[in-house]
Amino acid sequence: KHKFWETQPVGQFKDLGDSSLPEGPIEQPTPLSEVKQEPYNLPTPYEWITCDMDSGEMCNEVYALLSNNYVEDVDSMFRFNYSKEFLYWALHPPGYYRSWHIGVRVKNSKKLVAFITGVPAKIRVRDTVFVMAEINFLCVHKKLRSKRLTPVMIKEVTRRVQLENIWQAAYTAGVVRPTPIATCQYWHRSLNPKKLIDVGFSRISGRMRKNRTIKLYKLPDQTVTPGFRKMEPHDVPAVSRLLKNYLKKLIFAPDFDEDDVEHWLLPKENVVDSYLVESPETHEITDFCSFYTLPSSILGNQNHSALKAAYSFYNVSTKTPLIRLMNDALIVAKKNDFDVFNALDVMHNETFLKELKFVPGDGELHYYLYNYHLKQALRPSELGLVLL
Ligand code: YNC
Ligand code: MG
Repeated sequence: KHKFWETQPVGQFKDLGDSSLPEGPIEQPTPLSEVKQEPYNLPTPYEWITCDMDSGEMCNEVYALLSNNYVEDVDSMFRFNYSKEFLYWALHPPGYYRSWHIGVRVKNSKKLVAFITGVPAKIRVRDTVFVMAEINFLCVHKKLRSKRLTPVMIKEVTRRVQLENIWQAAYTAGVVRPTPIATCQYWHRSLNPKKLIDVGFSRISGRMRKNRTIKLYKLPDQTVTPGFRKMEPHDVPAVSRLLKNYLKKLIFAPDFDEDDVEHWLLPKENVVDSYLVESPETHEITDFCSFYTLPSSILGNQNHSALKAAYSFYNVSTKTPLIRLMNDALIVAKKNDFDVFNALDVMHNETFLKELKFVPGDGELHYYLYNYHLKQALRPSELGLVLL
């Protein structure tokens, strides 16, 4: 049934519930000289390229491929529209490898038709930290689907990861493949209910209900927590400590150092926003919340072409109740003109979703590990990793 995935070192469906399999890496590392030294063969019309995202032209081509061919909802009403600035950020964390930004071109026309990326990350599973690859932005042009290009792309990124002596990977997908380590759900909090109804994101209509809905989702103009402010460069050490302390309680989580926090969490306009609570008395940093900006194109609507969505990223509360902290996050997102605030049911998010009027979406997000076996699937609340 999964001709490709059956050949890969991932948990197999047939092994679900087999408690004799040990937890840990499925295959041991080999000497680097035994990793295939030349790229995998592509069908003859195509060639590999390594994408130099510092080139504005390359960045434009990648942006165009993804904005026209990347992930859509099941009804093809919306398609992710990652901005160029976002893609640049997502692909250049500390220690990134350019060789992991992989494109496929048509040899004749030079047109970019497929893409897959990895970035390195330190990820802890229970007590052990592994350097892993986070794989993302797998995309094949709509006209080249179902031709089995994907397995070649996955093997090629695997080869390039292994050449850096890295043997595990983490990735997420909306589809079920062998075999999820966890299955999460997206929840959505309307910030602009009128628009969400008009574009068919929220399925409610009728004048009465519309007006009532608008009232239901109304938010104050100003945040309520004293000392709530945007994160600044000098906050990196305090935020790093806060996050480290929080994430260590989860089973599967990134192991962020200060460089990672600076890259992933310092606010970047239209890419990532981070806020924190600085105690007005002690000036201690006690709480933190963040979200990234990922708009979707609205397909085939006369009045609207873009949905501005915020995605909950990392949140830590030690003094401010999480519900109040996240309500302030909603308030700043609304002020910054976001239409909707999305969050997965990971970490402690379950404790605020219902109360803050998030509603469950219809899509699931499955988490996967490459070359690592877990005895049991994890609960969403045991996950501390958010991929983009
Ligand atoms: C998927 N999303 O099962 P089998 S998520 C994993 N994740 O193989 P073809 C996928 N596998 O089942 P198409 C997958 N989608 O026969 C398909 N597959 O064993 C498997 N969509 O290949 C599939 N982006 O080329 C099957 O399929 C085989 O032409 C079929 O292309 C698929 O980024 C795709 O949703 C997704 O652009 C490229 O539909 C295309 O249909 C597309 O005939 C819209 O492929 C965009 C989209 C996916 C977003 C993402 C994470 C990807 C993770 C990949 C796995 C990484 C493994 C770790 C590598 C490093 C290891 C180390 C060390
Ligand atoms: Mg294909």
